Amino acid sequence: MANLPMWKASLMHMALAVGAALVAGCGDGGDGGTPYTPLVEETFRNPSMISSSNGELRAKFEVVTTRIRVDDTAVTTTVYNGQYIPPVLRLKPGDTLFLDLVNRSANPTNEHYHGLDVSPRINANGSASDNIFVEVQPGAMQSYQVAIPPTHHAGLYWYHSHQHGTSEQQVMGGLSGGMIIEGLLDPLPQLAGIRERVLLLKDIQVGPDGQVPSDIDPSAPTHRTVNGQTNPVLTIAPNETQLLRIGNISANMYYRLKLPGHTFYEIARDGIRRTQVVPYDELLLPPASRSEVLIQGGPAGTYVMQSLDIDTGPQGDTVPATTLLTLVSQGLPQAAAAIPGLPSGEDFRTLPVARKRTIQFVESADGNTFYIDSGNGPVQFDMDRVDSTIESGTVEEWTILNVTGEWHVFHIHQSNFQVTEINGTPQPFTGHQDNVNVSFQPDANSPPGQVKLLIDFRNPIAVGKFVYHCHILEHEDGGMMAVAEVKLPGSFASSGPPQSPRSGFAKAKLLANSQQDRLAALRAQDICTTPTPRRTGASGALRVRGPVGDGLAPVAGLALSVARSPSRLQALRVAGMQPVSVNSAERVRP
Ligand SMILES: [Cu+2]
Repeated sequence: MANLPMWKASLMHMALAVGAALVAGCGDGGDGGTPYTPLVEETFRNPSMISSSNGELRAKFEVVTTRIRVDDTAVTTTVYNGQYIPPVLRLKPGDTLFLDLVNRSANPTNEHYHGLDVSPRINANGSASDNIFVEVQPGAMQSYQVAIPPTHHAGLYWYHSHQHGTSEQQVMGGLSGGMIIEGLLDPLPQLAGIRERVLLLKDIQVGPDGQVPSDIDPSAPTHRTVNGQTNPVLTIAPNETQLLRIGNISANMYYRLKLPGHTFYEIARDGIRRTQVVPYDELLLPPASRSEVLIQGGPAGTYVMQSLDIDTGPQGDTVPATTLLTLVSQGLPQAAAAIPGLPSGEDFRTLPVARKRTIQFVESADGNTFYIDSGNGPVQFDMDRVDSTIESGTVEEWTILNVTGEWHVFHIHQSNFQVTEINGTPQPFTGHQDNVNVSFQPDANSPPGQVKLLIDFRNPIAVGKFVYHCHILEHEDGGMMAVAEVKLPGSFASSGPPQSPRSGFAKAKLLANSQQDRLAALRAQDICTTPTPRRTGASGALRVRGPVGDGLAPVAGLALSVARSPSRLQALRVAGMQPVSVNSAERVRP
């Protein structure tokens, strides 16, 4: 052995390791007796990515209905720019995203930037921040301008349609993609240069007519993919440490990940670095959850990453196991590295609790109608009603109860929380998140599923109206969503009763026949009156390019210019759009 050239010794070592792995039972597809195994070709592909530069990222997404292929199945569906997996948008803290959403589909849509600690309002220049009350009508376009605070967490986020009533259909059909706020590994120089894999878990159900069914059955089979790929081969060297950035960007699907012979060392959850590494042999990812994990390549061999079978409860759905990906460990073994420790973080349990609330997930007896009880009885979503009024600058304790026979997923926009208790069991402090599963109530004599959360409402730009909801989008569309309004302390004291309906808003909404009328209605009804705070500093400043108000301003200026210009049609034509018609029958069809 000592006389062999290094490469021959390495190959022999590898072959021995492959044989050992196969004997150990974690390999498949080989007889284990071959002395030389050529390297397996990697078929896994990261999604395409667009990175910010000079503090901004500019992108245009056209929502188009088109024919695509997922796996070996053709489907006619509505996606961004004709792509089932649209680009991952990569920004740094302090950057601004300028996204033009052009709706060339037949149905209204919008964009939500899941997990970002950004403004939920309409900006002073008429563009939208992360405002899910905006609807982009067929034939219209909406400029989004989302300023990422310089102190933002670093990690994996995602964007998706949040069009109430059809969000399940739209996200299932393809309207979701990844976002990354850079810097996750910055405090961990020992991991510099490790290979990064972005795994966006996305599934689609295709009916016999080659389309996503209008009535999606969460129990029926779907094509479960990684970045749109079916069972791609991902390679790793023995002992090599890689970062897997795994995001569940599905409409309804749970994933229970298992990779035999490997541990998922979670270093971030929901785009927020953990305060300590949490190792998982099995990783449960409810819809909308993200987990960024380190894995270390096992002995040379082949390992199948599965999503194990899921049962969401007696009133819920069952989904069989499936293979998501094949990991091939091969090549020169690397020196085994230690999994690093993580920087500490702020334990919300050390902070005063301003208010306690109990929020209940409720369903009708037949399980087909969905409610949230925010303290005034079970109600379905109504954007004209505020369900929880919250004082900005505070931390609140929310107890989420699930009195139904199936799992639900609690998510709140604009805010992060610490899970302090699950079904009565206190939880250690390992970090914060924006999404959490809530288990079902087994029967009437058992306690409901319960999680206790400390929710941080101290972000000064997360002021205004936004929503909390079940992130199983079938349930959200079915009514399991409620409105939170975070108010500054001064306005809080002088406001009317928290539950008062906004009688003028419904009327304004009915009159909103175009995108700009609708934005004006939102502004008039105080969903969005305060401009996004402008910051100074090279990386933090908002940048609005081009003249504003002349009907020709590109990108971010357009919405404002359209609103002000007498020649709205001209502005729309400049933007390459057909004019928006008042009469829906005249609306432009794709
Ligand atoms: Cu639910």
